[in-house]
Amino acid sequence: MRQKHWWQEVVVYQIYPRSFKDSNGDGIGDLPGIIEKLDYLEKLGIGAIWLSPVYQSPNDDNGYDISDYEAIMTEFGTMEDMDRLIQEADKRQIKIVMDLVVNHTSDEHAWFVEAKKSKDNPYRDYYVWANPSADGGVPNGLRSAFSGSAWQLDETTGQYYLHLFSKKQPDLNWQNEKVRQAVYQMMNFWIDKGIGGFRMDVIDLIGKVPEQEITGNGPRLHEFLQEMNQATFGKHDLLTVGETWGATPEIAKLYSNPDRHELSMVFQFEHIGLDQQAGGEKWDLAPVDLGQLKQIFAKWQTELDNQGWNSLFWNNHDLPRMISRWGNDTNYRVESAKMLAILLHMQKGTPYIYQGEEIGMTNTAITDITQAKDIETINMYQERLANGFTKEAIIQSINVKGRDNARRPVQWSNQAYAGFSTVEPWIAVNENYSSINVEQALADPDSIFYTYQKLIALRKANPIMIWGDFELLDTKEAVFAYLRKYQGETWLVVTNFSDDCHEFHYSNPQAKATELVIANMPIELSESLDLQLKPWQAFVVKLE
Ligand code: TEU
Ligand code: CA
Repeated sequence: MRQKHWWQEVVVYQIYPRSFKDSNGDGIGDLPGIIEKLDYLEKLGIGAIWLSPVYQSPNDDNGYDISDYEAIMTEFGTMEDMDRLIQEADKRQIKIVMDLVVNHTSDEHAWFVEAKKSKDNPYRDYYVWANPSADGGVPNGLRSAFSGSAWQLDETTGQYYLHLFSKKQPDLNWQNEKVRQAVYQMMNFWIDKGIGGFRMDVIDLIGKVPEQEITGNGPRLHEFLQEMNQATFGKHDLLTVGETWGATPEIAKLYSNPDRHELSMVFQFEHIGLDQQAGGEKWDLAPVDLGQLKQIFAKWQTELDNQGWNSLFWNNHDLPRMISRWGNDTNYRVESAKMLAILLHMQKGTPYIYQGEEIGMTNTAITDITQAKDIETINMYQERLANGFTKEAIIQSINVKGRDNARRPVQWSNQAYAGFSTVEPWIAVNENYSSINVEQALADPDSIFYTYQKLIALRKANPIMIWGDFELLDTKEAVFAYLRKYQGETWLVVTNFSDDCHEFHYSNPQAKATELVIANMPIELSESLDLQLKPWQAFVVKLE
C-alpha cells in the first residue's frame, strides 16, 4: 500500500485572479477580492486553490510573463495581501497552490534586461540565443505557440533569442545550472511562506534542445525535475501538478510515480484535442467523437495503476467552457453541467474546478476581433487573415475555442457588471449574468452549485471515490458508464452524454441497486437496472 497524501483527497479550485473579484473598483480582480470570497469557497468544500500567476508582470500574457517572482502584481495587491490570503485560506483548511511559470520569464525581468546587454553579460546564458542561419534568417523552424517564428532578433547583439510563447516571454535556458539554482531558491521563498504547492506551467518544455528543434519531453527533463524535487518541495508534502500537453500514460508515470520523486500528478490533454481536425490546429474545428473520449478516459484511469496519480478536469483558463463545448448550454444547461460534474468527480484522481464552472458559466461569443483580449487569439487572427481565411471563419473558431471564453468575470449577482466590479471590467461580462450568477445558485437548492457541493462532500465521506478501482462498461456510444470498486463495495456510474434518450442495461442481471448516491434528475431505481435514460441524465448507485 502506497502512502496516502492530502492532495489525493481534496478537490482543487482554480482562480484566474484578474477575473475573479474586484475589491477596489478598478475593473480588475485582486487578492482582497479573493479573500472576500473564501467563505463561499469553504461552503463549496474545496481543499486547495490553484492561483493563476499573481506575480509582478507587464501582462503581455496576463501574468504568465513574470518580471519579478518575489513581488505581487501591483494591480492585484501587495505581499501583505498575499500573506493574508495564505493565512485566511489556512483558517478554512484551504491550501494555496501557486502557479510556477519557469519555462520563460518576461522580457522585463531583470535577468533578461541584463542578458540582452551584451554577449558576455553574466546573465546571457540564462536565456537561449542563436546566430542567424546561413542565409541570414531565423536560426531554425521552431514556431511560437502564439503564431510566427519562435525566434526574435535582438538588434543590439545580432543574435536571436528563443520564445516558445510571445516575444515578451523569452525562454529560460535550463541547461544552465545557475538558472536552475535561481529557480529553486525562488521556490523555497514561496514554500517558506506556507503555500500548499505548485502548478507548473508547460513544465514539459524545460528539457528543450532548441538546436535540434526538440521542445517537449527533452532528454534531461526528468533529471531536472528530480533535482528540483530534492532542492525544494521534496521535504514537504506539497501538491505539485505539471502542465504537460504531450503526456501519454507512460510519460505521466515518469512524472508521478512516487518512487521517482518528481511530481504529484500531471494535467494530461489527450481528450482536449478530440474536437480538432487531424493534423490541424485547435482552431480547425471537428465534432467530438464520444467513443474516443471514453477510450481515452478509460485508458488514463486504468494505465496509471499504482504508479502514478491522475488529475481530472474539464476546464481551465486556456480552454473554452466544457458546458458550451461538449455539453448543451441552451436547452440542457443545468442537466449537462451536473452530468459533466458527476462523470468527472466519480473518476479516480484529483478533481479540479475552474472558477464559474460550479454555477454553469458559459462561453461568450464575440462579433469582431476588437472585442478579443487574449494574445493567442489576436495573433492567430492576424496570421490566418494573412493566410486567406475569412474573417467569419476565424471569428467562428475563436468563439468555439478561444481562451477569452474562460476569462470573463465571475458572475456573482445580477447587479451591474455581474457584481464582479463597480466599474466596467477589463474584459466584458457575459450578458447572461442576470440569470446565471452565484447569488441565484446559492438560493436555488437544485442549482449546479449544490451538485458540486454534494460531490465534494461525498468524496470526504467515501474512500471508494478516492481509492476505488475503475472499470469501464461496454455501452452504446453516447452512454458513458463505469464501476468503482473498493473493499467489497461497488458503485455504478451511468451518464448520458447526449441530447437524446438512450437505453441502459446493466450486464449482470443479479445485481441490485441498493442506494442512490447522487443524480442530476429524479430517478426511480429499477431493481433490474434496465432503464431509458433521459437527455444528459446521470446517476450513481451502490450495487449489491
Ligand atoms: O499554457 C500552455 C500552452 O501551451 C497554451 O498556450 C496552450 O497551448 C493554449 O492556451 C491552448 O490553446 C500555459 C498557460 O496555461 C497559458 O495560459 C500561458 O499562456 C502559456 O502557458 C505560456 O505561459
Ligand atoms: Ca481591483
